[in-house]
Amino acid sequence: MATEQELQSLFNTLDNDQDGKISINELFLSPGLSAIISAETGISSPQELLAMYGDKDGSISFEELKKVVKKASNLT
Ligand SMILES: [Ca+2]
Repeated sequence: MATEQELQSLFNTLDNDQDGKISINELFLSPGLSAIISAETGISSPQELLAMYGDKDGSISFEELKKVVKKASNLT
């Protein structure tokens, strides 16, 4: 479970180049944080998360991530 604020701060930490999206490379660079994302979204692999909910360029925005976490009922 996470609050929107916690999720935002996790997102910002993962967003290395600060372009407002998390790419697959950024997920791979931080395996520990990726594991938290997996737990919060209920989706076990970053590839699957981005394939299902990411943009055409293979990255995910905060709004999209928030939706997925909400859907998994993990947003408090
Ligand atoms: Ca980024």
